Amino acid sequence: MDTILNAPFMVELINTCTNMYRLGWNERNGGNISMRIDEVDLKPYLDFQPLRRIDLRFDAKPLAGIIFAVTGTGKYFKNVEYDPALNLGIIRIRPDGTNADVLWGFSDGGRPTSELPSHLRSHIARLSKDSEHRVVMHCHSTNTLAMTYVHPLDDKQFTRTLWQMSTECIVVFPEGIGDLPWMLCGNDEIGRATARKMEDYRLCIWAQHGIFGAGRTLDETFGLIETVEKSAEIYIKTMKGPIINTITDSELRILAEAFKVDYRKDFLE
Ligand code: 2HA
Ligand code: ZN
Repeated sequence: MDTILNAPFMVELINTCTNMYRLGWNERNGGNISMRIDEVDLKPYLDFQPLRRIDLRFDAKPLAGIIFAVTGTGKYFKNVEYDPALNLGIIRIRPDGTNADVLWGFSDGGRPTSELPSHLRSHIARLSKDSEHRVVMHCHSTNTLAMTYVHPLDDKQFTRTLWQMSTECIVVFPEGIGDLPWMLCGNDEIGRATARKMEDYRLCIWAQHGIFGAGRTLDETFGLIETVEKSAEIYIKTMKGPIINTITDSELRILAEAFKVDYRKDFLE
């Protein structure tokens, strides 16, 4: 059996993580990717023996039986190229939809990305529109994020500004881009909200956080995010306006408490 690290889809996934890190979109453990893989493409590399089972902590029944390569929770894109089996994993959703078998990777006993609800719910939404859909990608692309502080958060207005900032945009994402206000990340609520946007768009902004993209290939998905990021960069470079949206003190409290960090409470109003 050939090593899975030679599989073309794994080479591309690893290179994509490295590339995104170098673009500054995936600082520390920021960002995550999930990619649907066909059993036939895995056959030369895997015997499909489950290594262990993980509780997904939500119901992904429409994806039962589907195999995904996923980045690991808490893992750094920076490190994927040096130890893919530690930082990535391959899972298959079990028939019950609430558990998954690990088929490869997560070698330190790790789990898939904390944003798995948003990924799997987005896969369900995109697959209902396009049977060839495969990839969901999340990152913290800098100018896109900056734009969410100075631009109204509204699908129509945000899309129109991006379309105006670079000629390519209306051609690359003619359906537009969805916008979510700041929400606590890593849970099923933001997953449901993201998936609702993914019914209409392949792109969804998470205000003051980042972006989600979906596509048939890594190239298509990366290209969507790259095009938005370029256009957002032009916007940030050409407009000089006040900050109109930010993460409020009460949202910072919600965040710090959800992630159980001991923060300087006296630094908030
Ligand atoms: O920790 O990007 O949204 C990875 C993330 C959370
Ligand atoms: Zn994130």
